[in-house]
Amino acid sequence: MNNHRPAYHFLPPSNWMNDPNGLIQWEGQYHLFYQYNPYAAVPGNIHWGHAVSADLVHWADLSIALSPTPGSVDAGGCWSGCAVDDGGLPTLIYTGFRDGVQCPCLATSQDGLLTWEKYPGNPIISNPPEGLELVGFRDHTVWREDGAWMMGIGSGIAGVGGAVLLYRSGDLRRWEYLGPLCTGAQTQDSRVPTGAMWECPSFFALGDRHVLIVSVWTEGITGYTAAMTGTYQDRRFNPLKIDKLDYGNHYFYAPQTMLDDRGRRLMWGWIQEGRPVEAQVAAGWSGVMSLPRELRLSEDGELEVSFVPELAVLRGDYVHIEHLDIIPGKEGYLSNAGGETLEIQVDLLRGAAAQSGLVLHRHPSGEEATRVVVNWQAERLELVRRHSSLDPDVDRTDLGGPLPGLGGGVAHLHLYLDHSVIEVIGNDRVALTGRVYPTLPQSIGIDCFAVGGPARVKTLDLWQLISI
Ligand code: DQQ
Repeated sequence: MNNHRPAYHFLPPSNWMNDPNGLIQWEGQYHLFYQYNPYAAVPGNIHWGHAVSADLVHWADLSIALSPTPGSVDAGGCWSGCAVDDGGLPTLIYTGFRDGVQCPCLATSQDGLLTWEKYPGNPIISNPPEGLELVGFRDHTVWREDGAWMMGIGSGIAGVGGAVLLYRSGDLRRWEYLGPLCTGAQTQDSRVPTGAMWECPSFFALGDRHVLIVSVWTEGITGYTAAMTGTYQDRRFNPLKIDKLDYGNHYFYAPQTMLDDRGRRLMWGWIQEGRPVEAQVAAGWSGVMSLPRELRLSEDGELEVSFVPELAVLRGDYVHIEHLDIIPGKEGYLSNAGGETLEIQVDLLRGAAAQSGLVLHRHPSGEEATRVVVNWQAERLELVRRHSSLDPDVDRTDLGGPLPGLGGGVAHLHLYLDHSVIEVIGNDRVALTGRVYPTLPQSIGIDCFAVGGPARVKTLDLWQLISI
């Protein structure tokens, strides 16, 4: 059986992990909390796990930060939330879950974020707003504005769609409802339906715009992450653009962002599994944290994304290739550079190809192979997984979405492969995350390919990456 466990992505030593929580930099250290079931590789008994890093790459596991308190409003789980610096007092705001009821709770730390005391007055908001038929009431994004605290809570309005409800407070403990920050009724882009409920909102300024990131949930299905850019005034967000933040749909879900001390807007997402629960339980682990990404706004108001440069410390053996012509049907271009823990940066020239790109996890016979495709004709970035595994029980659906910037016949791909995890960013604009579970130990080859006509690799840089 192949080893599908990532070697340089963050995940807890064992058991179940989902959303990133409480992202904050404190005295120079990056703190990553996460939804965690310490008892099994299945969702439930949700605690807050905790890890800390000085370099965004190497993480030290710390003790559990929040545990459900029997008999209290979070007895059923300490669900997702965020961290703020309340005048030097580290403060978490999270959703307490018990018997189907979700309500905002608060905790503070007196010892540098290691242990946490829950506010005796929890829940800090005892009921959702009156007069609305809501779908869900959970997950928190908190910021300072005009000398007060503002909080967006993930929700949905029956018959309208997802929503973020806006509150204001002077002390993080007493909150006043101000109305919806934004609702699905304001996003009329059929390409990106807004579902019934918006989980894990993250709201922040970026350049001269504001950005609202939400995870689109419908009837228990975690769909995909949507990012809206727009304007914010009079306590209302007006989305001007909405796009999927990652074409891997639920493979990049419930992301949270933070502003670091270098003014970067950093983001992590939960990379879900694409294999049966039985396989996850047998493996003893489920869920992987994405690599840290930075979000920026381009001059023309488009969201841009890139992997943080700190990841370069992982680089080991290096291969550089230039001006390689790729002929349809020919293979073996990268026969001496295979592996399962790779970083690849490649500039592809279209030539006469309809499609071209990279082959990963390729078996010498070709019976297992995963393709990262620049579909020049359809102007899309795609992850073709139909032959990624001989195991019929894993998810092998193809993933992809529009890839802007192909007009000049050049495409830049930045890709990380870590066993069963693939993260790729195309043209510094769009991200695509997926999981693959090859079954044959020799399925570690890589290659280039072209379809419909010759293509060219202008430059390709490939590094073997080391484990953390
Ligand atoms: N996961 C958490 C919820 C959140 C969901 C529970 C998103 O707070 O809405 O583990 O994946």
